[in-house]
Amino acid sequence: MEAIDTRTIRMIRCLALTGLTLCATIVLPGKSVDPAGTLTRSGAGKGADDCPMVAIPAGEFVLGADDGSADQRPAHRVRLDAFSIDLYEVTNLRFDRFVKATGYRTVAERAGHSFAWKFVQWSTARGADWRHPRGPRSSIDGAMNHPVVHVTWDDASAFCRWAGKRLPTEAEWERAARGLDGRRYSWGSREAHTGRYANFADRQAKLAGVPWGHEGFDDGFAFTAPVGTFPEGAGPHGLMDTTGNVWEWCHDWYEKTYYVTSPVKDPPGPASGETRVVRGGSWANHAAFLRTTARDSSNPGCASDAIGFRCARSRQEPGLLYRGARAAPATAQKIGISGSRYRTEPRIKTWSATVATTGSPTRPRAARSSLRKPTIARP
Ligand SMILES: [Ca+2]
Repeated sequence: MEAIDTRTIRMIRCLALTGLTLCATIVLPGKSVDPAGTLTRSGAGKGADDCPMVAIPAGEFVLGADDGSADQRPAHRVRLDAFSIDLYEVTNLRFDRFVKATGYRTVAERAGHSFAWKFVQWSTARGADWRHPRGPRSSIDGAMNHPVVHVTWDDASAFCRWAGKRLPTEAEWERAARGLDGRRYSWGSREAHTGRYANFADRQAKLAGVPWGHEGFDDGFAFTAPVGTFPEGAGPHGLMDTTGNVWEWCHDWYEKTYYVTSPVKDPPGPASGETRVVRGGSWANHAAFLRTTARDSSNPGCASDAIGFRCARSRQEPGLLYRGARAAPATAQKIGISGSRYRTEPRIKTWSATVATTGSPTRPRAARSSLRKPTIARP
């Protein structure tokens, strides 16, 4: 790990369990850890970020997998209260609204650096932040519908508070991504390495310097992809990009053996810890980390180009969509569903305009072809 400025920044090396998310905490002098993250069991009305949310009914599901890594075992039944969760990962567009409304500056912006993939590993990237994902000479122009990155757990929590929401617990995240049928991936149990279902470490990633990128498949993106690009990979409740694209911060502290003793009703995660849970895998991961049950963690002070988030809230709100046979046609039309599939999010105008030119009600192949090169300029 490279120490870059001992006067203002103390960097603490952390190695997540996968060995893939090597990163460091960004610590600002005089700043204490934001205590945000206490679960808020209240909240009503529409979130300030205006993101469509999916209502998940109360009930039981199977959390974990006996054929997964040690921290996913044992598989066990868990009961959750009803909650709602964002349909999409938080985008640059929504984060920009938050920043304009509050004047918020992320930890990476204040520190002057973050961590970005470069030459087969994550490295300190001076000038990298959510506006400059690959360094000071990059920008998010043309990528407002990509998931926001370079946000720490505290940054994500601040956004959630502004939106009247919170981060999901990892049990909620898995329930929303996996549904009730114990599926291996968000779309089912079909092979992950196809390039059709998710943005993962494919040939494009390999060309960008990810050594384990799968040369046999091409999902069209080396780094992040616009949210909602892979409707065939949507989960049982229609959530987009719970597999791949970016890791998503969850509320919980991480503990490898937590499932052995965790409560069966609304598990909140350990009371304390050193790292926070991230879920779903990213553009830099292969199939093992794309499972709905795969757990990983990162230091809450870490910001990188592979971690983003989505928000949740604790109760169902009127008018929210529960994808499936019970979804009212009027509601489906309102948020842009055609038949049984989501097209894209109509509120994100740049991406909607692109999809509209393809005439495709499902996967915008022509649009994807035009986006094969990363829209984020390399430093
Ligand atoms: Ca990819």
